[in-house]
Amino acid sequence: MSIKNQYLLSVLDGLKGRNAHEREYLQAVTEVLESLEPVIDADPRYEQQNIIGRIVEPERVVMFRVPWVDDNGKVQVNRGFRVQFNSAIGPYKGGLRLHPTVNLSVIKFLGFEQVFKNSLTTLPLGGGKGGCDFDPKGKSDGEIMRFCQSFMNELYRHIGPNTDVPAGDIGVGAREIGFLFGQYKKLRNEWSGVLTGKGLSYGGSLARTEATGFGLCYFADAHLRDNGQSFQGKRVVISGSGNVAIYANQKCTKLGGKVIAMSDSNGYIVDENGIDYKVIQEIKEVKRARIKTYLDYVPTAKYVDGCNGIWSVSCDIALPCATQNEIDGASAKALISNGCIGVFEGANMPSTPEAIAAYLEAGIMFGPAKAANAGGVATSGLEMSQNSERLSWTFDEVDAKLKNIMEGIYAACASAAEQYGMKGNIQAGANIAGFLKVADAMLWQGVC
Ligand code: NDP
Ligand code: 2IT
Repeated sequence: MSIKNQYLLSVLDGLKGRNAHEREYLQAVTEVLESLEPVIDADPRYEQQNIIGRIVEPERVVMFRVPWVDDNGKVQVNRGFRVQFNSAIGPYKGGLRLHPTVNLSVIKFLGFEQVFKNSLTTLPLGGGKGGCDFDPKGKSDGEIMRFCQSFMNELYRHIGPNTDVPAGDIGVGAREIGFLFGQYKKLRNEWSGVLTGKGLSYGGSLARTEATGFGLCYFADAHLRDNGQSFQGKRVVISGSGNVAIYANQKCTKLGGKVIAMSDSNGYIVDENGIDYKVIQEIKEVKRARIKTYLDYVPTAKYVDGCNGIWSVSCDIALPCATQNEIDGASAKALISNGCIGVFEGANMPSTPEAIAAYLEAGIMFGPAKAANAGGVATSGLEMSQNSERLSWTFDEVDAKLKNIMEGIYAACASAAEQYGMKGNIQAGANIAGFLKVADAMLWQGVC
C-alpha cells in the first residue's frame, strides 16, 4: 500500500530525515500510517491539530549507562533505555527487553506499537517500552541480580505507579521482575504497584504468566470462528519457546489444535504427535536449557539447526511468538503454499512488510500483533487494578476478563475495518481502532 495523503507523506518524510538509521521504528510507523489514510482523509482535525506529527514522536526518551560487576570481578557496562511514548489515556505502560539486539530503534518501535495496543485493551494505559543490550544467556543468578539492581538505580527516577509501569518482555520474566521490584522498593522506601508480572507473594496477578499466550489463542479463536473455522484438528506451528509460546501451546491444545513445531534462536523441533507444553516449560523455565534437549524427552522428535526453517513446516495455523521480522516474504509464501489459513502474531512485529503483503494477497486470516498479543498488557492492567484495591482476584476471574477483552478487541478491529471500507482487514482495523481513542484524548487535552 502506498500513501497518497500529503499530510501523512510530509510527516513520514520528516521522520525518515530525522531517524534515517532507525529501521524497525520507521517500519512500525509506516505500517500504521498506511492504514490511517481513510481516517485522516475523513476528519480534518487530525491534520489541523497535527495529531500524527505528535503521535509518532515519543514524549520522552531516557538512555542511560548500566554498570555492573560480573562473577570474575570485572566491571561491565551496558546501555539502558526507557521510551515514554504516549500518556494521553493513562500512565506509560509496557515491558522491558533484555537482549543483545536492543537499541533505540527497537525500543522506539516497541513503544510506538504499545500505544495502539494498549488503547485496544480498553483499559486506561498509555504506551512505553524499555530495555537494555544486556545478554542474560549464561549469566549466574548473582550477575542477573546485580545487573537488575544497577538498571533500577537509574530507572526508578522515571517510573511510578501513576507515571510509568514497566513489565516483562524478551529476557525479563519472574526472576528479573523480582530483582527490579526489590531495588525499586529499597530506593523509594515504599511498596507500590510500579511493575507488573510480579510474583504472587508480593502483588502479582494470577494468570499474568499465561496471559499473552492465552490471549493470543482467544483472539485467534474469535477470528477463526468469524470465518467459519476453529482450532479443532488444526496443525499449529509456534515459533519461540519462551513465555508467550509456552502458554499459546497450552491454550491452543486445549482448544483442539495440535502443536507440531516450536523453536528457539538455535533451531526448531518437529513432533508430529504434538508437543506437550509442560516439557517445554521444564526445559525453558526450570532448566533454562536449549530446545534441542526436547529429544531427551521425546527421542522420536526431529531437531533442525537454524530457527528460520520452521516456517517451511506444513501447518494450518502459524503463531509467531519469538521476535520481530522473523517471517519474511519467502517464509510467508512457503506458509501459504503449504495451506496455512491464518497467521496470528504473539511476538511484536514478527512479519516483515513483504510477509504482510503476501498474507493480504492470498486472503488468509492475519491477526496483527498489536491486537492479537494485547492479552499480556491487558492482564498487567488487571494486576494494576488489583494492586490499587489491595485485593487479589481468582485465576478464573482474571482469565474470564482476559477472554472478554480479547473477544472485544477482535470485534472492535473487525468493525473499524468495515466502517472504513476494508471489511475483513483486521490489520487496518487494529491500527484504526487503536488510533481513534488515543487521538480523541489528545484532541481533548490540547497541544501538549
Ligand atoms: P522470552 O524471553 O520468554 O522468549 C523469547 C523466545 O523467542 C525464546 O524462545 C527465544 O529463543 C526466542 N528469540 C528471542 N529473540 C530471538 C531472535 N532474535 N531470533 C530467534 N529467536 C529469538 O520472551 P517472550 O515470550 O516474553 O516474548 C516473545 C515475543 O512476544 C517478543 O516479541 C515480545 O515482545 C512479545 N510479547 C511478549 C509479551 C509478554 O507478556 N511477555 C506480551 C506481548 C508480546 P532463545 O531462548 O534462543 O533466545
Ligand atoms: O509487548 C507487550 O505488550 C509486553 N511485553 C507486555 C507489557 C506489559 O506491560 O505487560
